[in-house]
Parts: sequence; C-alpha cells; structure tokens
Amino acid sequence: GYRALFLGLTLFYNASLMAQENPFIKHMYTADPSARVWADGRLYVYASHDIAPPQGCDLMDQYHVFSTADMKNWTDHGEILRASQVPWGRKEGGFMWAPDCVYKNGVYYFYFPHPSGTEWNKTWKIGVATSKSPIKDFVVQGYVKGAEALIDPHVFIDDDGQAYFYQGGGGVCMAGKLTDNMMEVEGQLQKMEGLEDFHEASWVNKYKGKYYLSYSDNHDENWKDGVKGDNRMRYAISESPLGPWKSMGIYMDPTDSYTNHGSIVEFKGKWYAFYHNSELSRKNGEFNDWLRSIAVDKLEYNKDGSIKKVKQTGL
Ligand code: FUB
Repeated sequence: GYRALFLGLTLFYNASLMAQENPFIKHMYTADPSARVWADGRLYVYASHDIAPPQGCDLMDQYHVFSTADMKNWTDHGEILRASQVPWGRKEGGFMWAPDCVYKNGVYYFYFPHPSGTEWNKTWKIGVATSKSPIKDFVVQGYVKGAEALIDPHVFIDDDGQAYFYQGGGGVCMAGKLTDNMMEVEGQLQKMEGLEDFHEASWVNKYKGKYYLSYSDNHDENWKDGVKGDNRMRYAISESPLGPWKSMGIYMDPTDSYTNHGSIVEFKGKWYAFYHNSELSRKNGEFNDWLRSIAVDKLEYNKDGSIKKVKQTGL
C-alpha cells in the first residue's frame, strides 16, 4: 500500500517537473508568439510586448525574443526593435503589432506591422528589419513593397526555397510570393479563399506534404455563465501554399484574452501550438485583455491529418 502510494506520488512529481508551465514568460507581458527553430537547435519566440498599466494595444512599441533548448528553461534575449527605430513610422509611435521572423541565406528577416501615419488604422505597412544574428542588431531596411495596409505579416518558406508572404486582419487574408530580396511581393497579393470566419493572425506550416493555414476567428461573446468566449483558433488545409483552402474547424477554444494569435511548429520531433492568454495579468491581480502572456501546449495530428483540439494547460 505505502510503496504503491510512494511510487504514485514520485511519478506525479516527476510528471509535473516535466510539464511545460504556462504562461512561460512571467516577468513581462508578451503576445503574438512567432516560434522558429534555427540551425543552432534552439527554438526562438519573437513576441510583441503589452504595456502596463493597460491602455490598449496602441501603446505597444517594442519586440522581444526568447529562446529555449528544452521547452522548459527560457532565455530572455531582450528587446530587438522599437517604434522609434522605424524611419518611416508614424511620429506618435506605438502600434508595434504581431511580428514574424524567417531566415534566408545567412540573414534573419524580421517582419512587423506598423502604421506610417497618424491615421494608424489606414496607414499600416509591413516593416522589414534584418540582422546576421537572430537576437540582436536588427536594422530596419524599409517595408514590403506590394503589401496591403493590413496587419499581421507572416512568411512561409517552402522546401524548394520559395518564400510566401501572408498578411491580414479585419476579415481578409492576402498572400503571394516574395521576390528573392524578401522585401517585395512578386506580382500581386491574392485573397485566400475558403477560410471560414477569418479574423487575423495567419500562420502556415507544412505537415506530410500538405499546407496548413491557422488563424484566429471573429468569435466574440465575452464572458458568459463562466464560459470563456472570445477569438478561437481555426485552421484550413490546402495542396498549395496559396490555396484554395479547405476549412477544418477550431483547433483551440478561446483563452481568457479577447484576441488570440498562434504559431504551429515542430521542435525535436514534437509539434507545438504557441498562443497567448491573459493569465499572467490575472495572477498579478490586474486582469486585462491587453496585458497578455505567451503560452505553449502540445499539438497533435490525427491519422487523417486533422488537428486534435489543443488542451490549454495552466488556465
Ligand atoms: O497584438 C496586437 C494585435 O492583437 C495583433 O496584431 C493581433 O494578431 C492581435 O493579437
């Protein structure tokens, strides 16, 4: 009896030590995690930064990068870019929204949405900053030519080296090829067809030869009878990076934050779904939709290629 109890408790203790703790960044508010695995074998997360006291997303003015070798111990590499370093940016600053980062031919390309004028909602551009290092020395080179005045950039590089650019918010997702300099759309962006209830936060990954486009939807019920009810994460599948897409439904229920923004990535043979919630602000006693915290959980595929609903831990 006692021996079985002891064994049980030891196993439970070990399992809890192995578990990923969410939110995994606890010393500052973070959102919009773009997770990337670079050649040094570490996983890097590029995130935007919410500012306390909460005053909405207009104050967000800088990006940070974190990395891990084991999904347990995280290193904060600090700030990598802020609004005042964007030569063409609106003079009032702020609005450094969901970014992405890719690597090509020795250069890290960091993409970020930022308004170029006082009328922030009409003047979005997708900035490009480059560096030889994944964690520092990023310099703004300009912005993506041929992009629309829309938020949430994402770049997917296919196995043949061709880069695809995605962006979108307010219900429309646009995409197209990038030229070799990674800063120009080849031809024109086209609307992605077949995405049910698209809101924002597009992300593409490849699994068993098929393309998966994940995004957040428009679900917005607020808190009701103790049930959470804001943006959910959905996905769609295609034979091509530019669609047409077959909507596959919801892979993540709402978190306790109004928005959600995800990235899906394989690391050391396992798949993960990165996202954000408001759990850190809840723990800190200042719960707010715009004081978010990045989180990660396991993502599993069914045999038929569909994605199992992700279990949010730590909530
Ligand atoms: O963080 C600012 C904005 O909120 C992002 O660009 C959206 O995806 C949403 O997370």
